[in-house]
Amino acid sequence: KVNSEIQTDIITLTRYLTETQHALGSTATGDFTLLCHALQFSFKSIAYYIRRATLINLVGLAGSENKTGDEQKKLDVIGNEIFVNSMKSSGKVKVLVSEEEEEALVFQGAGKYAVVCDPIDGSSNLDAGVSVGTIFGIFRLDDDAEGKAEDVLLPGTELVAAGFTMYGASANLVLTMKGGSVNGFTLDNALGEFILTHPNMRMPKSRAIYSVNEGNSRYWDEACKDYFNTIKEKGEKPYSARYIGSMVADAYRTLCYGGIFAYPADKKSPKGKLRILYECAPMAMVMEQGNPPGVLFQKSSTSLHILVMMN
Ligand code: P6P
Repeated sequence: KVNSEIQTDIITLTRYLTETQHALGSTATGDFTLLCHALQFSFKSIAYYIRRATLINLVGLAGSENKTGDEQKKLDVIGNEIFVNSMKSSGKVKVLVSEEEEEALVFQGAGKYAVVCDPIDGSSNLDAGVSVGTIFGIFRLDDDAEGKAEDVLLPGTELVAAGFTMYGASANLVLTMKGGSVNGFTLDNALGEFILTHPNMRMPKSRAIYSVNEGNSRYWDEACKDYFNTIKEKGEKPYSARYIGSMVADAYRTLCYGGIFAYPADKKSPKGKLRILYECAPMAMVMEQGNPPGVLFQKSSTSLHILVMMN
């Protein structure tokens, strides 16, 4: 009798995409699936270099800054180049916005999608071995789009897919498509495949964790101070504090354990620190589609806070 523990009906990301796209019926052209193949290749490559960074002297600074003023790590530059080349060679992307690129990249060819990304978010933590991640969002352009930066000046609600890959003990990809569920895939390094390990992820209500940089509390407005003081005093069991400072890691924990993640706008960052296009919007789509009823999203007038509150 074959050991029933051996999984012989494995759902890889490739199979998941094929089966999902079939569900779209004849409208599926396969372009989105091929774009996702290029995406997953970039995640596998970035995971490889992050895992080996210390061994091949890839940690440390590249000696440059990106457009938003962040000091670039060597891996920021390499991760970005891997991502750009993968998107460009897929032939399915028309416009690419990357945190590490000065301007939006417009590719020749018949691409119908725009991709926004932060190739290695949280890279300031890399030298300490803290989990970092790639955040991405995908917009479907109009067929007659000629391709220009303005094409991606869209609200997050227009995203057709979004997700992130966290490079931790294993590479964990979280992917959601418009109106669909949130699914988690774990990279099997031996097979070189992302395997569906967390189907239909939904935030549990059970854990009370709050995740915010309290070092900024002196800069918060009164409402923010009151809120976080309340949850620290609430009931017989106050919330536990967990803050990694790497959004993908904090978000993945929030998705798995529930709770609140926030980066409130404050006197230092009046419009919030997190970038709306390739950090907040994709993450908000994942959290919004992966939540049980009763989860509240708050957007302030000046910036998008991601307050994922569990009632
Ligand atoms: P702070 C990383 O630079 C990042 O963009 C997010 O990954 C993270 O959540 C945030 O900044 C951390 O910012 O000010 O708390 O160090």
